Amino acid sequence: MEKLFSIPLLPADYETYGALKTVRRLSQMKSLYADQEAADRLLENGDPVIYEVYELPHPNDETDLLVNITVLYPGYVGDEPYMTKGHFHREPDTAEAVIGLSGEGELLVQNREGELRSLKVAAGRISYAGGGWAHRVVNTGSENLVFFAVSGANIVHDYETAAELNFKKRQ
Ligand code: PAN
Ligand code: ZN
Repeated sequence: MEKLFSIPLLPADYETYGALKTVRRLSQMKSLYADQEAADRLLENGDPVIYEVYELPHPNDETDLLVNITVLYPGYVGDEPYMTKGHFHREPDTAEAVIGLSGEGELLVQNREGELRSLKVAAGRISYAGGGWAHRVVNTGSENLVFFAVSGANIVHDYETAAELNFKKRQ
């Protein structure tokens, strides 16, 4: 894809332009949920899709931007709403902006010291997490939560450190 484009900010249009689609199912992130028995019960009846990420296929040089759309489905594992895995950015630890396209939820952010904060995600609203804040989106509503996320293309995703903290308050 040429690095000059103007396209609608919609998953279907991203697909038309050859977006890479990553599907995240419960079995791939089960350990992140608090209620493991509820997760096991859900998995007995299939493996629900929790979210899909659409990534445009232009080459990611370090001066580029990642401009992904995520569709986060509504649902619960026990009493915990569906959520993304969440991650830190490392090398370099660039910021991320999340812009809601439809639905509503929250952007949980946590720094490496464990401080936890929550920012609202909704259509027409921008939520910004500077460097040093791991970020996870949670669908607290009853519709799909669709959001656009932009960061530097030079990031490396660090899922491990975020999974250790898991966006929980320290005891
Ligand atoms: C987003 C996320 C996307 C899926 O594009 O990658 O919402 O979340 P996980 O990567 O945590 O599974 C982003 O933060 N990019 O850096
Ligand atoms: Zn990110």
